[in-house]
Amino acid sequence: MATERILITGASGTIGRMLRERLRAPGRTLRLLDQVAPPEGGPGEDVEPMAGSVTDTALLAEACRDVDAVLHLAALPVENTWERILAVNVDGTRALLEAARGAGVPRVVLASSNHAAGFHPATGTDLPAEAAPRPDTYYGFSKAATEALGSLYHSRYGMDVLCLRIGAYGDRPDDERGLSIWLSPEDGGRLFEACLSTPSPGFRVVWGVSANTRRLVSRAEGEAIGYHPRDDAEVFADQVRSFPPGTERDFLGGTFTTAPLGEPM
Ligand code: 15L
Repeated sequence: MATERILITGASGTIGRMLRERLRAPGRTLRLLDQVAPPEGGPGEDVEPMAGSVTDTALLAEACRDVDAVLHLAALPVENTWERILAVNVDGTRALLEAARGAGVPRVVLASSNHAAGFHPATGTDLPAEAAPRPDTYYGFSKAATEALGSLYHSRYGMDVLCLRIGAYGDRPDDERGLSIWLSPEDGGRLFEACLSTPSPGFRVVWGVSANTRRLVSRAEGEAIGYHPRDDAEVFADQVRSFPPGTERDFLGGTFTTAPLGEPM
């Protein structure tokens, strides 16, 4: 069986650890990059831990060598100062795409976020995945920039690039908003697996949410790449915190829409 090598940046983060477990497969090597090298593989695990930063271009060139696909998760995950957001999330994504291009990596999956579109009203059930960016924070801006960079590298160099507007990821939804935009770990695994296996996707933007009854966003783009989510936040409906009264319930991005800009969360 031919070996496939997948680079995961930000491999020690919440989603990276989930993917390490779920993307394990015969004939597949997971190269795991984070600032501190992730733990070595256990029995039956084919992993290549690497340590370094997404701002280090020489390291990224090394990390992308002989890789079939990159899952780029490394980023500041919430609001931060403008300078830090630009350095890690925007410059880091450009550096990663540039390294992937240089190494001839044919496919890159970029972790975007619902916060790239956080100021879209929380109404309806089918906001398209390519709805115009309406960022709610500098963080949300950086995810819109991530998508735009992905589009640029696809158009210039023909790389397959899939951008995932990930919702509220976790074992269970925390609050009322999560009933609409929760992404479960099992569906997260299904989503990234679909991104790796769908043939010739070109450039795509897809919502990263589960099959939630109260969904606000379109499932069509996910279905088109073979992502068929199975979990529904509704089963937790009587256990979640309700929203306080205020504007936060009016927008997709929830509390991010009122968080002070540029203040680390
Ligand atoms: C995100 O993009 C963040 O990375 C995560 O920490 C959560 O805040 C999530 O969105 C969310 O919207 O709940």
